[in-house]
Amino acid sequence: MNRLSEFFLWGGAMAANQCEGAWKEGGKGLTIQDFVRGGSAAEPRMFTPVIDETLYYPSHEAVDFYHRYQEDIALCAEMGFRCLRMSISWARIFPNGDDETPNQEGLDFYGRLFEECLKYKIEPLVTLSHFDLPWGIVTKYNGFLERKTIDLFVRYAETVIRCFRDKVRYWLTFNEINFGVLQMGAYNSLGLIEEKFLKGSSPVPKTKLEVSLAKRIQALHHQFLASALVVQKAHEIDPDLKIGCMISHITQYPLTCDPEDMLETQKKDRILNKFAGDVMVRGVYPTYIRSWFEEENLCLETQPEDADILSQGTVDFYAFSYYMTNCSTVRNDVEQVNGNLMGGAKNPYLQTSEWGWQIDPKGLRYTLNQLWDRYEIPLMVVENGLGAIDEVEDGEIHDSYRIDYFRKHIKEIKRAVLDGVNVMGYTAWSPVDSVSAGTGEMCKRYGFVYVDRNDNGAGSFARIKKDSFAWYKRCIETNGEVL
Ligand code: BGP
Repeated sequence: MNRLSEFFLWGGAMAANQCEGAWKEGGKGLTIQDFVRGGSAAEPRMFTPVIDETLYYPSHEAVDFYHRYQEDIALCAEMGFRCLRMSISWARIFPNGDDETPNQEGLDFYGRLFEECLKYKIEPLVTLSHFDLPWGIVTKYNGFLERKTIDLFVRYAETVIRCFRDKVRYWLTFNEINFGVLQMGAYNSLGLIEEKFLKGSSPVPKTKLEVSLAKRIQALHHQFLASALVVQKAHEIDPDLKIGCMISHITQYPLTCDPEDMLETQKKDRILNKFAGDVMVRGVYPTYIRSWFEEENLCLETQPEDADILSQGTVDFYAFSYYMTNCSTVRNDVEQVNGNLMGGAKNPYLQTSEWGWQIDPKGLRYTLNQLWDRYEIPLMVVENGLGAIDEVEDGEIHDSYRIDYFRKHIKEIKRAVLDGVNVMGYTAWSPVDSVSAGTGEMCKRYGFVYVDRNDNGAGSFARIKKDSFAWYKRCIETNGEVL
């Protein structure tokens, strides 16, 4: 029996700042990512308030997708992709974020890109903001902290949705919007950098760019409003467009069955995973978050119209990234592991990746069921994959570890579908190797296609198919039957 629908959106996911490069071409303005250098799991990425062009910055050339998109999309088409998730860089459309008119060259570039996908019947799924706010928005408006940024974002979104309405039917507003509740989300997600760091002259580790919880929550509120307004706008433009939220779901298990651990797990899960989805799917702040605000002495600045904006701008589908799970506990004498956005307590039943992320395919089935029970709207796994070091041997890459990771995760998606969950699609991160968002490394590779580029910025950008390429092609060809 074929478990997945014949319309299942198989594909891959990429982000402009991690793949495009061409940081100063085509009229693009600077983005917040253009100011961070490469790091590693052990060494944090450095933020440099002034760009030193003699040094290597991963986003500046990334993997040169801007010039090689035709080759890359042809490779995706060869694997049989039905969907490609990409992001538009706001600064290619409005170079400073608040310009009066859009940059035609930027619109033309994305127009060509989407046409190229459609040529192969690949459905574009477009993220409007994936960790690369225009630098002008960061410096003039303090990222999303100023309410004015809502209008600027909505204007940008309306411009591209109108322009591409015939080419793009699926949109996501903010990548991993829930990241904003964490300290690490201040930079990537909300565009918040304290004045003292912005005006400074020496590099600062990204991990030290602290911003208060109150500011993060306020900026996140503005993102919720911006997202809800965009959902409304998109539906006005064309009621058939489908707009989703995008949450990084870092599923939490209690480390023990101690009721204290259960409560700790519930609290973490609510704040980190469920809060953003609840606001975007249900259109209202959940009561547990109001209690948490009181506990933390947080007072949100709101306008009378906010409640209506949120309730009228609920999303059509719930998209999320899933890489791993973590354990929560009140104990502080337990072994910790790394993770996407944040780490947690080590789960003795799971193996970790080379970057310390716990690999948990069954957790994906559990998560899909949990989200379906909660929301009952279509779900889409828009990021999942294994960051690993690949060795090139005689021009070949034998990445059996990656195949193993995908096989196990896709099996669990099929099981979740049999459980009754509505899963629209699956886009693996990232079909072609790209720069790691967390560490800025190239050696943390996710692709089915290898890119000849190293962590110092050397390499020819040549593309090589890995063993996983043929495996994923077969998987899609058989609609997930042959894994
Ligand atoms: C998610 C981001 C992606 C992507 C992925 C893998 O959080 O949305 O942009 O990069 O994680 O993480 P990393 O690149 O840090 O390995």
